[in-house]
Amino acid sequence: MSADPASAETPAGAPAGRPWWKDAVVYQIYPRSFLDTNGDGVGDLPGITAKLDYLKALGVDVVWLSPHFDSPNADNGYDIRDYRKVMAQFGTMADFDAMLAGMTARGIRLIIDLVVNHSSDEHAWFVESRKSRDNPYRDYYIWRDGKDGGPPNNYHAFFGGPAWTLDEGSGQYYLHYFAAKQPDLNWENPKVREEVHDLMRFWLDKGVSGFRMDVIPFISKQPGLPDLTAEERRAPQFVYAAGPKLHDYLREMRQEVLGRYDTMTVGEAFGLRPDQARDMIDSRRRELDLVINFDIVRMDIDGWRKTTWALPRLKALYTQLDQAAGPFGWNTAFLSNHDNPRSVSHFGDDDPGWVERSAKTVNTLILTQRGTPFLYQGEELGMTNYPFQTLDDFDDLEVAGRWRDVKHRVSEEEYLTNARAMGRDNARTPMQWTDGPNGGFTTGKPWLPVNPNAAAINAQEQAKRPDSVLAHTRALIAFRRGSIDLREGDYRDIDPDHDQVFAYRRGEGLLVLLNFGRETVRYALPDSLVIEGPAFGTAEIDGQTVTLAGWTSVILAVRDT
Ligand code: ISL
Ligand code: CA
Repeated sequence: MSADPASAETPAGAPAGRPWWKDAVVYQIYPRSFLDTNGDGVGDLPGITAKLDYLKALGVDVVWLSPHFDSPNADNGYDIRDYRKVMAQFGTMADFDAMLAGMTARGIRLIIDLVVNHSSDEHAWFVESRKSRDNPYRDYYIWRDGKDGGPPNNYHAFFGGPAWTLDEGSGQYYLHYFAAKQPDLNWENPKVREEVHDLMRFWLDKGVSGFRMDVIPFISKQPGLPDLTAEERRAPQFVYAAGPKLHDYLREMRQEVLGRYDTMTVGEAFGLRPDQARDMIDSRRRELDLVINFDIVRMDIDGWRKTTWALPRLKALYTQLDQAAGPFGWNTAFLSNHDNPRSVSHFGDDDPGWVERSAKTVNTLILTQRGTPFLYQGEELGMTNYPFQTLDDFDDLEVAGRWRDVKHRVSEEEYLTNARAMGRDNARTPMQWTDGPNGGFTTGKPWLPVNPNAAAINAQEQAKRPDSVLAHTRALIAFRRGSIDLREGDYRDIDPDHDQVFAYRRGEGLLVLLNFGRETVRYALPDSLVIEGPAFGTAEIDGQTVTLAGWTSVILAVRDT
């Protein structure tokens, strides 16, 4: 294996050689829904500290923590009011320090969520900025005069309505790609960039190992902010993510901050095409290390509508993303997070009779791809989507905002069907720890109801069972750690057109077989392949034919003749 090209550019603070984040398995925690220790129905940082042995036993190397900062929670923490303060509901800075110390003691690194495309409208910067047109903080945000009695352009917010809100006091509109309580920061202003660099140093100096960067492609705005065309309005993120100065800002961030520490940086590439994402993570460009891309998790979403997906298309996307990363990039492998439905419900089969096998197969896909795997809390258990009955069951401003946009032309039943399938709250219901009240998440009233299937799907029950999803995921993480083929080997799909079996080589010595359906498949391997036997999992092997029962997977040791 040639020396990793990235090592040639090892950042100042990092040890020479292969970056640690290439071999890591990441576990995302959405703190609000992880574990509540003070009975207020909201997860908190002591709850994470209480579960560090659970995470250590699972074998994860890095925790990505969704925002823990002071926030009015208009968007559950993605609207930050004070970047240097812990949200009161989550605890204190002492609780954060104790959590980080507990992770460090177990060899687990922490990356935190950098949300700097926008702040909360309650942030001191914005409170000042809106006071008057000549306030020193005015240019921390994006203010424009209205046009023809309305907003400055036709930008639409992702959480419904125009992306501009009129501030009566100063008579101008301010830009917000998301909620009106999330005003976009003006990255053209060098003071804003210095403030961000400063807050990054604050957390890096406390010992965090990097950042996941929220909608980072959006920080560079289109010059002149022209109207969107009708076509662009269907998916404005592709315009918002194509500003001219994104790479300048990222290189400056690396130059001023990141290059001085040993960090992992993951850009949420909402709105970037695979080739644009590649530029953001090409190690020679010294910008970011990894991207969270949307090509797969949103392959069957058209705006608010859920469409359909097919396995050959999914496989083509994996191959496209693997090739797009090229020799100087590195991918992430994930199938869910706090913004997307549960992976076993979205890509697997969450029928009670199949959910366990299906979740193991889906997790095997995530953990055997080329790139850094990201597991989302509960995925190690095969947690499923929630049975939402009405729109009132949702807590997500995105669901409410999109409904306001479409209610005049779409039936509530149709909208509810789509929200039930793809709504973000599916992944935000509380972690299912036990079969007790509220799944062991809280002794109080949970902020979002616990899935009624917690009695059947919970960590306590699975920790005792050797054939559970938890046991499978734990064993596979350990297997991956010991396999250079899985951690570094090339990726090659050997049967892109098969509509039920996903079969791919990893490196020289492994073949991964996944049955993405209920029917048993007798799968014939090419004669050129010598099967040495199962390396992980089991399967009936007769000559070149492998029998895969419904929703099962196996990793075979193979070699070419
Ligand atoms: O696709 C979306 C926009 O409609 C949302 O799922 C999501 O807003 C998008 O993927 C960007 O996500 C990030 O930024 C948002 C926040 O709500 C998400 O939780 C965060 O992951 C604004 O900060
Ligand atoms: Ca709590």
